[in-house]
Amino acid sequence: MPPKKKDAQPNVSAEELKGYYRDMLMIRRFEEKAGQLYGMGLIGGFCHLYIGQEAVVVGLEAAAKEGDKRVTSYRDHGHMLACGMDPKGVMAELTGREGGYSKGKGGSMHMFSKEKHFYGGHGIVAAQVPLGAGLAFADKYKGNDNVTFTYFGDGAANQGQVYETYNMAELWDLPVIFVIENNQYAMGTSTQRSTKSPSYWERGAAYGIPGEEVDGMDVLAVKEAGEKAVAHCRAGKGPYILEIKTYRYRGHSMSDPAKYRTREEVQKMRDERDPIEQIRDLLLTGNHATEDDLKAIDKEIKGIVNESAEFAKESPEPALEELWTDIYATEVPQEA
Ligand SMILES: Cc1ncc(C[n+]2csc(CCOP(=O)(O)OP(=O)(O)O)c2C)c(N)n1
Ligand SMILES: [Mg+2]
Repeated sequence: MPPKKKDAQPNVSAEELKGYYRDMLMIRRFEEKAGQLYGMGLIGGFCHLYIGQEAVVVGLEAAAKEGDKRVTSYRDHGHMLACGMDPKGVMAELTGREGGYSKGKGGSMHMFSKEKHFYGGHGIVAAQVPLGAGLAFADKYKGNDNVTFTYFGDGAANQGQVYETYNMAELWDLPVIFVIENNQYAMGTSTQRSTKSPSYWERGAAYGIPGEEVDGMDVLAVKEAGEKAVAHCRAGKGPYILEIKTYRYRGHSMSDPAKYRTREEVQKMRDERDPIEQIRDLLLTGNHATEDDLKAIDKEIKGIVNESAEFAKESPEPALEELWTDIYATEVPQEA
């Protein structure tokens, strides 16, 4: 059956839709390439891919402004690309090379960008949640209207430090958006097996924090919810919780045989809910773009990703002396 003819939503322009398509495709192709480089032995250590979850960061970045901050877990490459970090620097960090964001010394889970206000990449589950509240505290203290997007998973949402953070964030009206990326699994454990009350956002009620559940496979729904959350924070009303229902197509990390779910479950999600296909469909059936327009975007993205992989292969290994640098802060910044 041919897809139903749909119009772009009245408040979304064709250019905007193409932008979301492009940004989500960039993450997808980048991650596929990272998976290949991992398979070739060029990426060592852990590597957690974000494929399937692209609409979450792209939708929320569409609601952000300059000065807003973001902090996340180890499943972090998509967040870096969506906030405008250079794919070359991200890929070269994955291959552990000098040209990487942490000079090849951090790897997949430890990259930062002061310029783009990206505060990591954290390997300890939920550790970034109090850090996110701290970043928001700094903005409130300085009296600006920046917000901090603090991303964490459904597994992390069961950790105690999340609730200590909720309490303080609401007590001090901190401008922090708690983004629960509910991809339905924490490593091999499904939310049904780990969680008594599966509505994570509702737990904010115990602290007086509002929130909502969002369809994380629909970039426009994510953007809309993000705008609402951002407006709440910027108005000085304190934190907000977005529980974004999403799905990861790949294993937890590259070493996951994924025996805890069926192939059919993954395929069904890909076939029926894929966030990139949904926007592609909207663009084509609404006559906002032609097949050729989309092919040109695909080609451009492929070029950028291939270039990043070449850079990541050619950039040298860090020099031995680098072992002794970037260990302690040598100067205290006057103003961040
Ligand atoms: C404190 C802590 N406990 C356990 C681990 C091992 N571990 C790494 S990821 C993970 C699952 C987290 O799942 P979720 O929060 O849903 O994030 P997702 O991987 O789905 O993005 C676990 C238990 C860890 N890194 N840190
Ligand atoms: Mg999860």
